[in-house]
This record gives sequence, C-alpha cells and structure tokens, in this order.
Amino acid sequence: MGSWVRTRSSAIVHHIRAFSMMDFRGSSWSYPNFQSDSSSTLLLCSFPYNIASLFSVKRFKSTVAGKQLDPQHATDSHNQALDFPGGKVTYTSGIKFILGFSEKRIPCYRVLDDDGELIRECDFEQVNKELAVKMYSDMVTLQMMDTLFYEAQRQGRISFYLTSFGEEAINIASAAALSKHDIVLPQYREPGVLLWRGFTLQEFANQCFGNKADGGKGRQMPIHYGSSKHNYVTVSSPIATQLPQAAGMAYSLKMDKKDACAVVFIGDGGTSEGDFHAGLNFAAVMEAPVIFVCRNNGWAISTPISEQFRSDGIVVKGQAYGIPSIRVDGTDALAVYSAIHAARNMAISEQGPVLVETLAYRVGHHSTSDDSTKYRPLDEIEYWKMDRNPVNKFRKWVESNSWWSEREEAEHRSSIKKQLLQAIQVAERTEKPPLTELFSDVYDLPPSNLLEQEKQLRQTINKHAQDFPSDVSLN
Ligand SMILES: Cc1ncc(C[n+]2csc(CCOP(=O)(O)OP(=O)(O)O)c2C)c(N)n1
Ligand SMILES: [Mg+2]
Repeated sequence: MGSWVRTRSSAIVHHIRAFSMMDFRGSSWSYPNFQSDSSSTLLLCSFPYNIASLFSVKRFKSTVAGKQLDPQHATDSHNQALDFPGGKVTYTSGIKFILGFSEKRIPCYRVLDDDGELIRECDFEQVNKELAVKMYSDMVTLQMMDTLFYEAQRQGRISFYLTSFGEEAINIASAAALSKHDIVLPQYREPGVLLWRGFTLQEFANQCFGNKADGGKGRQMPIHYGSSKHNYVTVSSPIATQLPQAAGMAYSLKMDKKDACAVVFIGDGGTSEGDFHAGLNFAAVMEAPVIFVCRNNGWAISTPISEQFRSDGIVVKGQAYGIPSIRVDGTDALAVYSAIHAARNMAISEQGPVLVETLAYRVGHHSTSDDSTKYRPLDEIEYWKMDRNPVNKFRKWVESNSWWSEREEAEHRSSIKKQLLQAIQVAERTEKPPLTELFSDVYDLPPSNLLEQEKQLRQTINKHAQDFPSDVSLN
C-alpha cells in the first residue's frame, strides 16, 4: 500500500486509465472487455443475456458437471473419470496443486468511465430520465444527510454516526434495481436503500436522536435503522449475523412462491466472520433466492483488506460456494444498477443465490469513533473522494443527457438542507421514550432478572439524578 501511495500521481492515474485498470488498494482489477452481440441492434437487446454471462459460475447439478469438466485437467491418458457424488471427476497423473489465486484477477464490470461517459459497446440496463434523476437526487440527499448528521454528532447533539461517503452509488443504484417487496438485510452502511424506499429525513433524524417517534423506541444506537413498512430489517451491530438470516428469509420466500428475493449487504471485513460462510453455503445448498452484496471498500475500521484475506477479493468466495458471482465498479451507478437488476432476475427466475462484489473505497472515517488519517494516507482518501467520486461521475452522465442542470442542483441542495435542518430540530425537541419502554416488548411477562435491572436502574437514577437526562420520563 505504501508504494501505491508513494508512486501514485496524476500521471500514473492517467497511465492506469489508459490501460483500463482500476487500482484498488494496491492491486489492479481490469475491466472486462465487452463484446457487442452481433445479433443485437441496441445495447439493450442483448441484456440480460450478456451481463448474466459475466457472472463467474454456473450453478450445476452433478450430471451436468460431468459434461463441464475442464479439459485442462483431463490429463490421464486412459481418459477415465471417477464417478463420485457431486459429479464425475477426471483423473490426472501429475502432482498439480491448484493455485490459491489466479494470475489474472476477476475483472470489474463498469458502464461509465471516470469522466462519466459510457464505455463503448457495453451491456447495461437502460435507465430513463425519471429514474436517473431520482437516483442522482437521492445520492445527493444521502451525501447531505451524512454531512449534516455527522456535524450534529460533532456538536454533541447525537452520540454516534457513520457515513456512506464513497458508497452512494452502491446504496442508491442497488435499491433502484430492486422491487420494494424484496427484503433487505443491511449491515449498516446502506441507509440509502431505506431513503430510496421512502423513509423520511424526519424518520432518520428521530432514530439518530433516539426520541419517542423513533420506531425502535430509542433502544438502538444511532444509524441502526429498521422499517417493516419498507421491508428493511433493523441493522444489528454484530457483524454478519444477517447472512444466515437472509438465507432463511429467502428460503421462506421460495416456499411461499413469492415474486421477491432477499438482499443482504456485508462489508469486506464481515466476510471474515463464520456467519458469512454459513450464509453463503446454506443459500447455495438450499437454492435460496438471495443476493449477497459485498461492499468491498478496502477497510474494516483500520484493518486493510490485505490483512483481511489473501483471495482475489470476495467474488471468488461466491464461486467457491457454487454461487454465480460478479465484481462491479461500486463508483459507477449504472454498473451497480445493471448488475443488481441482472442478479435479481437470476435469483428469482433460477431460484438461487447470486453474489455481487462492489469495489468502492470507504471515503469517510469508519464512524465518528474513528480517525482514519491515523492509519491511511490523506492522498489515498483524496484520490477516491475527488477522482473516483460516484456522485460526481453519475452527475456528469445525467447532465450529458440534458436531464439535470446547475439550477436544479442548487434548488435540490437548498431544499434538502432546509428539510434536514428542520428534521434535526424537530427530532431534538421531541421527548425521549419513557423509561418503561426500555423493558417492554421483548417478553410477554418480564423475567425476574429484567425486573431486578429495572429496579436497580431506578435506584441509580434517584441517587445520581444530575447524571441522567432530565427529559426522560421515569414512568
Ligand atoms: C462480530 C463483530 N465483531 C466486531 C465488531 C466491531 N466492528 C464494527 S464495524 C467493524 C468493521 C467492519 O468492516 P466491514 O465489514 O468492512 O464494513 P465497513 O465498515 O467497511 O463498511 C468491526 C470490526 C462487530 N460489530 N461485530
Ligand atoms: Mg469495509
């Protein structure tokens, strides 16, 4: 990584562009070289056939597997095969270990170049003006919400916050490609999905302030949003627990023959948890319609991906579990939209899991409890913030279609700023939930240890009243 930083300069960035490579935390991913489908007159005519073929694994049954044997390994002169459960396996007489990595890394699918221009002859799902404008304006809203809530935390008005800077396209474009009936299980850096589905700025503010209008009754840390109305399962702090849950949820959708899938988000760090592997394997074996979206942003707090895994990112892990998988440029809203759209079609029509690995650097600190300049160089952050900014890139494309202008930009920003300031003020002024709510809802009859805790809490508050917020009703 050090050398990446030392050697990076605008000349090198230019050089990287010239060779169509994306330099992501010390390693390069090439973008796939798209071939146009000669049978199609329009880009879209070949979709989703071509993009679906980019997914790196085909699900196969044992009988099919026999026919799909890789001729490269069929070196036994007798040309025999071992008929073993799971499919036929050819023999080889050489001691040949398969490598832990392949020389050529899995390419990264993109539609827009760094200047927001369409790559020639690429496959993508068409986006009309109305959709593109909503996608772009929601990306801006998300960015502004992050900026203002982050400041509110710095001012001591909320206890914690976490931004999605750099990952706005993943948030919004993935949400745009889904149906509102799809059940979303977030990690925590995906509030944009909820924003897209209609969760209001006031609802976001209420949750962060933990007031009595918060659907979670102020019991969760800020950013732990959830909404049954919007099919968005509440964020839970322990990393990766949502993956096996998503497999189970998808399986229940399958049993109920619903035209919907589960969509679960996970960070690169989350893939080191056992639950990641359990979730993928369950989904593969049970053929559950779930999309695993792994946001590879290069960092898990201060742990770089070089210390997280030695594989070619996460996309190959999907393949290892027999799940069709694709790597996507997470700074490219059109690529994310097209890939998730195709993934959803596959998950539902084939009734099985799909994995999408997005590459987009975490531009902000991990959270308000972190200072990322302590462990990563400023110019690396700056490069992703400026040169690879997903919002700016998508704006260029939307503007090039004459769908957005400077005037609309200014109006949108001013309106959202007003709404956010108002939402923060209202949330701050709204009472906190009463103390009794802290102990209700979970059990029909509270167990003795919970009753004991409540008693102790009340005694402590009486004794040290000055240390407790005065706006919390003790009833
Ligand atoms: C089981 C578990 N272990 C550790 C933590 C502490 N923790 C919170 S966020 C985080 C980093 C996760 O990184 P990643 O999955 O890459 O997501 P990102 O923050 O980059 O979006 C860690 C280690 C936790 N919440 N749960
Ligand atoms: Mg990460």
